[in-house]
Amino acid sequence: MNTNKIFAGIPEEYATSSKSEIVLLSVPYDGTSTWQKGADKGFEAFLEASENMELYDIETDSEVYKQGIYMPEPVTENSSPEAMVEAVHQTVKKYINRNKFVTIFGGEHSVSIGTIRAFNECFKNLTVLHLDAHADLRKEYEGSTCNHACAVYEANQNTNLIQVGIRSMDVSEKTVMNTDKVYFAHELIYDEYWMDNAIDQMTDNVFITFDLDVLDPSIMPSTGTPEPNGLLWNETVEFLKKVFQKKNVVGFDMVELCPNPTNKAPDFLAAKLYYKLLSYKFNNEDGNENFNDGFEEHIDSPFNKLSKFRDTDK
Ligand SMILES: [Mn+2]
Repeated sequence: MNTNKIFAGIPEEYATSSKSEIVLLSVPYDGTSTWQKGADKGFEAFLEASENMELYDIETDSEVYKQGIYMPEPVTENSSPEAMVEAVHQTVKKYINRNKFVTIFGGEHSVSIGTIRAFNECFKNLTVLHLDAHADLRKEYEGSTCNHACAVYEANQNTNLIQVGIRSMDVSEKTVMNTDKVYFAHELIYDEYWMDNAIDQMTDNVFITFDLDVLDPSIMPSTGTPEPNGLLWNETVEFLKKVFQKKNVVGFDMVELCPNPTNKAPDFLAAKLYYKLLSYKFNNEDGNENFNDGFEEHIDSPFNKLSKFRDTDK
């Protein structure tokens, strides 16, 4: 299906199975979504957008594609939600056991039940950082425990689950929700410490499950259920950068891109965000050399002088 395609059009030598540190697994599953269908088309749109993206990341001064990004055959099992989850679980586990940094692109959020199960079996004391407009804590929905509305029910039972950006849920989900570890969207603007507080609650090993509908529909309208009052770009990457700096992020997934053929900006945002997260991950692993260099440079940058000027001008 995607066998001829390569993420972001990177040179083939950086996309081989043996030499790649990173695995990008597509799960184009859209079997249980309830409103706008189309999450199965997300990966194609994401890939197409990625081909128009620069491979140099200014902020981290890095070209993370040189770590190698391999795309295996997509998981296309769709005979039932349960069978899809099990296929994802086994495939993800296979690549974790090959020591790859495994990333998964949906598809709808039910794919994460399989990804989280695999990571939780392979890493001790796992924190699942869940960014989403929706709580996704239902035990069962429309006759299945593998529905998108149940995406993190299991993670809530078996891992240290931290939820950010939530602004839509059913009252029944309150019975299982651990509100001490939930950062509701309406509270974020009043709480200047939410990022640090959330990070303080994390164990060292963190898996990130990123539902694109956590973002505000003004920048991410291409989701099945767009909800107002979402996160914007800068706060999202600021938070995730801190998580990558302070914790051992063991993998992440990105789900629910439901592309609109007449607006490609959200597809590009998803590609850019994906690449940004990889840049944060591998920049940290290089002994922080690049980070420190970059930081010192910034001290004397004209931008920094400008902000100092603003401070003293008040
Ligand atoms: Mn959602």
